[in-house]
Amino acid sequence: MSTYSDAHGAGEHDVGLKLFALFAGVTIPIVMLIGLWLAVSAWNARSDARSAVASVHRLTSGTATGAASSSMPGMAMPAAGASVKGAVATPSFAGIAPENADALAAAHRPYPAALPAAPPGAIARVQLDIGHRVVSIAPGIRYDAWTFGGSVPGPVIHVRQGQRVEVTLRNTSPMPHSIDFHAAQIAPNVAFSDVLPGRSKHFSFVASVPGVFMYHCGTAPAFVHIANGMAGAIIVEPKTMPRADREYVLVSDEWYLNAAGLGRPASLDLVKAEHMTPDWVTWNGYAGQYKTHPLTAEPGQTVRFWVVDAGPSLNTEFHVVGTVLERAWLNADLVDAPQHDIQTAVVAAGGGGVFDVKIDRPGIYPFVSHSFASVQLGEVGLLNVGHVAGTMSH
Ligand SMILES: [Cu+2]
Repeated sequence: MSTYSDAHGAGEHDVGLKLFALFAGVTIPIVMLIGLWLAVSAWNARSDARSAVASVHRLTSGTATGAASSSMPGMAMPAAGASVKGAVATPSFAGIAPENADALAAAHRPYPAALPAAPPGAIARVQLDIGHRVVSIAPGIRYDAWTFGGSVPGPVIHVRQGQRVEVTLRNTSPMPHSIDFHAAQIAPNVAFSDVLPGRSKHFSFVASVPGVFMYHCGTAPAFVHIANGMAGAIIVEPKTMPRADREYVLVSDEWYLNAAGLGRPASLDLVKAEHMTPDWVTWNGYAGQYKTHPLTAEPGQTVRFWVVDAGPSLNTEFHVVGTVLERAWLNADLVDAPQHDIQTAVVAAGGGGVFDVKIDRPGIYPFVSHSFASVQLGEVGLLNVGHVAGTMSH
């Protein structure tokens, strides 16, 4: 019984081996073919993604290329700065710094945060030149920006309520741009219309509503023009307001980079901008500049912050570490009374706020967006009260 069983078992074993060989002979090539197909598909997907990114970068790196491509017969290219379906973002370049970052930060000339004087008289003349230029947005990080007055943010404009603001705009860049003043009540299709390369335009408005307002380029897509740096703050000082000893202007900007910006300047990564995943967030256009070069006050002084969030998309949650906002004119509403003793105040993207602090104790007081990802990405500065030594990080 056992022999038969063995013999029977050996016979079964031979048949099993033959069946297995047949099965393997058929399936192994199939499996290999499937594997090959998967590898080719993955490679194609990566190539598609890379070419999609490349086309986004071409589209956003200036209209010259975009306009030429879209005007070619038979080519259905999206307009410059338009979204491209399926495009993927570049990896994050957050926090990248060269070895000499500390020395570069120390040598950086900070954007002047002190509120400039408003002109006297009935008319405030504002001349703004538009130009494309490379700016530094963090130590060693360069960005190919579109600017008002050569800087990001554009120059701070300070006028008094009731003044007529006479604006002259000169476009020295190779593409159309414009300006949109949130402080103006004016037909935008006329005043905010495009200025062609090499041309100027002139218009005026009466600054009848007090506050701190954003101004920005409104040329389509405004999203791209703002993200490339074309924004700033205009302060319309009310006829009466509690006195402040120091006044500082802060503009929040997000930056979306298609490259690290070390050496060769970065430009806009439209996909990152649409996803609202910035590489850097800055006060007045340069990460951490008021950490290395703090704003100052004496103990007991009232310090006023005029804050604009230029976005293009994220809010700022304004907060001063170590104190409370004694007065907070939320939404920059300077017609109604301020709120008092606020810990954190929202400044909407495209909006403003005015905040007073009065700090009696000498020390180093960081001012941040308490949406803390923004701190991580560079939006932190220091108010040094009483010229004390040291620094403070968050
Ligand atoms: Cu523009």
